[in-house]
Amino acid sequence: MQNLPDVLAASATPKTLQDVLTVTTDTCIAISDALKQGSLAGILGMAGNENVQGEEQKKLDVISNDMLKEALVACPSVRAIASEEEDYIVPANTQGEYFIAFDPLDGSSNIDINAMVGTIFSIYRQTGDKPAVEEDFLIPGKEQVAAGYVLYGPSTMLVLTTGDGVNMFTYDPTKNVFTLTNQNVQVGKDTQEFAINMSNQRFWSTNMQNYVNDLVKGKEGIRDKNFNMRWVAAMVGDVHRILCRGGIFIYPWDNKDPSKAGKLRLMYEANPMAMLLEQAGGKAHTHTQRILDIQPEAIHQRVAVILGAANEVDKCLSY
Ligand code: AFP
Repeated sequence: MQNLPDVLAASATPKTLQDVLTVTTDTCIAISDALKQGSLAGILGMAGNENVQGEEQKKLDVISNDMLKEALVACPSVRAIASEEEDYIVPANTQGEYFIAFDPLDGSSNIDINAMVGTIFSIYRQTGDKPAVEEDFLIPGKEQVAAGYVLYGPSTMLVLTTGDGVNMFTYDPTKNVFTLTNQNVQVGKDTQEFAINMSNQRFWSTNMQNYVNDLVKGKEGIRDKNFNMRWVAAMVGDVHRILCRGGIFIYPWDNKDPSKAGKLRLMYEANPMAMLLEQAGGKAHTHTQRILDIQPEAIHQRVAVILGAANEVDKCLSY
């Protein structure tokens, strides 16, 4: 069985990028340990702060963010970080080569019910001779050199791409390593499973309502097949299910707040998941364009997300 360091060393991954990935995944192991302690460590519940999107932060959001920030800023290969939980980018080593954007604890409303959460990360290579500023970070997702997530579920899993397919690793607590358990993951082109928060249905565009209505009609409708529905309320869990057994995940634009292009964040959620999906043979779009082609305008920008089985994404976009 191959462990993460062996897999990285055997690949074309530069040593400096291996260092960033090692720091990131080691910190995720520490976050996983903190999550396992749950209420015993007194770290569940609200921290009483709001993040820059006006959402309440849980204690573990804050703790996970601080752990990743501290570890990555101390890594000589890191030039700067951006976090969903930080208002501004945090410059690190001016000589560092990598930018890393992360959502320290995706699906944080699941913490208090002991359900799935995860850490999502996205890495870009960008050098310069001055301390990094936010504009330096505004790079389209297609330039990512690595992306992945660590899922804190019944087992802790790392799902990673460095641009050469998608590998899944399972954390082995007896050896304190991530072990390769699923190589070159592929997502089937067709599916009969969808994930969307149906409670928002009345706020969607007419086209999105028509598409989902046709899924729900199943064999009695024009799709002529039955669909199943799942919703984890943590994108990391929904995307993991799609990488394991297929499906389509949609967080569409809605008119609850028409000024927002969507709920999910381009740099911390959409881009890394889009890279994983494309590397696994799937697709990832907004209502109008490929996610990885979007030129970011701000680090906390939001987008609509339609990702998963290639033919089903195309079908959705055809509405
Ligand atoms: P939090 O991390 O703030 O809990 O949000 C999680 C998330 O951004 C994404 O992971 C989920 O897919 C989505 O929100 C769930 O949203 P709903 O509240 O509509 O279920």
